[in-house]
Amino acid sequence: MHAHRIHIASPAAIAAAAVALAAFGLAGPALAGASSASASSHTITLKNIAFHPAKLRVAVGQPVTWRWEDASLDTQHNVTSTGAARFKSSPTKMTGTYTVRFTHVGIYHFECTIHPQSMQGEIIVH
Ligand SMILES: [Cu+2]
Repeated sequence: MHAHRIHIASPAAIAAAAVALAAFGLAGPALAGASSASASSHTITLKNIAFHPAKLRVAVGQPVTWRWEDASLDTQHNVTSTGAARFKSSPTKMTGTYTVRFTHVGIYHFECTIHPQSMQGEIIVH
């Protein structure tokens, strides 16, 4: 009866909120439903020798796609798991994508083995 109603003015505001929530790791199940354009929100870009974002939350069963965008730097990268779960892209990609669907709740760490100092990341599956 006194339920709070939150009105979000624009898609831009929704996107900003999603980014803010993701940055602080607070994105909940409701957010996943709100972002029908989910493909972009579950993409990690490999650019300027870094993962963008380095930390991402997704719901169980949703795919995460890494996208290589450092061809202009003539630099190769890979996505290699560093925890118990095993996943690995081809080792020396410069373009294209790699997708993993996480089917279990957990925290999955990964790195680029070519640039482990600056390229480390984490997928939180909830
Ligand atoms: Cu790299």
